[in-house]
Amino acid sequence: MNKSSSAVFLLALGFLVCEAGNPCCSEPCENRGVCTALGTHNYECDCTRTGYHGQNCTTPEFLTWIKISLKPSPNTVHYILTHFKGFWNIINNISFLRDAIMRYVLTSRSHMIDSPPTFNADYGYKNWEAYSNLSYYTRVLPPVAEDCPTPMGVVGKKELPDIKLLAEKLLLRRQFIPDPQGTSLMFAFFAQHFTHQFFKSDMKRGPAFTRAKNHGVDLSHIYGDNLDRQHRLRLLEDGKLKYQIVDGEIYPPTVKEVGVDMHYPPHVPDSHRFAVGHEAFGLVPGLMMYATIWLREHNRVCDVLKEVHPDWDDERLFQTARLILIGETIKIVIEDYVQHLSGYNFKLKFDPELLFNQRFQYQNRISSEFNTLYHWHPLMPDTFHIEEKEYNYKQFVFNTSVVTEHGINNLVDSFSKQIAGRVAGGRNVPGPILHVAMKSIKDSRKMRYRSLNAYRKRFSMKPYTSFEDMTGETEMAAVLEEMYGHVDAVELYAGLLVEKPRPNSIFGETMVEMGAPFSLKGLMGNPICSPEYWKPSTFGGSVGFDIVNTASLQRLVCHNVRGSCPVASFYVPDVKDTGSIIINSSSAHSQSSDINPTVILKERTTEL
Ligand code: ACD
Repeated sequence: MNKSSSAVFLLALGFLVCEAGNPCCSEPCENRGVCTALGTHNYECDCTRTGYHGQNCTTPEFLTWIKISLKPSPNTVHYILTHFKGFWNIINNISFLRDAIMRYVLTSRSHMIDSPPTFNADYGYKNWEAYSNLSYYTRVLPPVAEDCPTPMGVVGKKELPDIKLLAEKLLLRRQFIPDPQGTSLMFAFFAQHFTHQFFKSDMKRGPAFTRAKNHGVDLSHIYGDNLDRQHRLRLLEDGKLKYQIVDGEIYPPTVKEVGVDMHYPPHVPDSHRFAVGHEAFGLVPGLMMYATIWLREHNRVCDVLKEVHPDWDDERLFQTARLILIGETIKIVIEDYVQHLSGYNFKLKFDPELLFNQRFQYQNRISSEFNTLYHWHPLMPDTFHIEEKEYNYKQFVFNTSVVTEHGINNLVDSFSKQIAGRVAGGRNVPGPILHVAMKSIKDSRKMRYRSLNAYRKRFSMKPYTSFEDMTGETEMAAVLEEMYGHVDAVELYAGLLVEKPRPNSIFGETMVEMGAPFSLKGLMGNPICSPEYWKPSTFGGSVGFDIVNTASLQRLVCHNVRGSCPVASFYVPDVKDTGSIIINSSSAHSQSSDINPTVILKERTTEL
């Protein structure tokens, strides 16, 4: 910025400051500089270690200037990673290059997250209470101060748009928009199942609070989030979880048998009230399907461990199996789940050793913004197809009998074949769950989130300059303009859902550039990824370590269904790829980790 334009800027700022009362309302500090108000007419920007200096942290230091001049935009990087398949096939096979790129992905993403965490919904400045009170979600950006002239600081209208109107005009699905990346319902239910271990808002205290204790991948959705629940769910024999047999297959036990709290409406009979780690997983059969698969996997891993360690007691078998399942989960999430979402031709790798010589902290705190952005309700279809049947929402919700009637095998098969909806691009939230999207907006307002553009800047993106720039079209842009008045006032969640998707993609730029740092920091910040934990002995020796290092969605399913194993996929495979996968006879609920080579072959052809 030259001298005269910065003078004009400061003059304008002065005007806003006078009007606002709180000079930080106009977010004057750029590039992650910290604003502190000095009375009502002045402020100070702390630019320490931002790489910038000057009154508003806008002047780059020499090294920063070189970096920003050379750095390609996120969209360019994304384009390169999602094209040039031949080039990436070569890189993927040269291990030191693949490792170097993966290391860069992990470090560059996780350095976007403050660690240790800083703010929460009640504290916009650093303090011990905000750091140490784990019942809050943390916050990446501090809340908009209460004394600001508008809900977004100084820009936009004094009142935010009516939530119902906003949802109906911009979020509600007219006609199902399939995801161009081919995401399957198998993915959608995995997302819902997996994320509920760390997104557990405490609605009694409010949306800023969480009931999850560990802020990460602890598998509390499988084992319960407290010791009493865990013990009730455990068989207390050979490390295993309690189960029941229905039609010769393993399913979760009933609430009556184990006596843990589960949320079921009165019409659900006792025999269909399954009891699992998370009290809300009776909600949809997709959740109970995953709960069943992981329960079977836990007990299978206990059998494997017991064979190697016949002298181990129940406790040690249980605890070690839990660590193995945490490892399997992280492996599947990085190499199957994030891989699919990314659309990259570069092959992501779960290898904690990549970070051992880097600056990286093994800790994580879940933030409210991550919770909000993860409300991917557009994934949900209009109806659910299982085998020859079609279920509407009313027939699907709280219908756990679907799980035992169809069996895990058929559910995996059907969910892997049904396409999910596109998340970005607007107007794709199904009517029956529109109220959930509305609640996200209501909660975001309660927590006084900053605007989409403020978050874009925080995550090193350029702010959108117009409504058309944001949506990539004119019609929804006009509605947004009428509702918000200024592009800098568009709210985070509404913005994420109406944002123009990247070409042929499920998400827009902001979802990925914000979501990836939270995800990779959360996954790799897990204690099992630290140098002291990441070794075979932690997982009961090489057998357990191998289970972690070879985990995939397909293997997880093949090890835990009876008979021939269906294709299990986070995207709807091409018709030519569908079909059954044969596993050797011993492997349904088997103790063997062997999978027939034909499986591996098919697995690779369907997954890559
Ligand atoms: C990269 C990898 C590609 C990132 C692509 C999409 C990311 C978008 C949203 C988040 C996706 C997944 C979340 C997965 C796991 C959450 C784990 C949280 C653990 C506490 O370019 O970086």
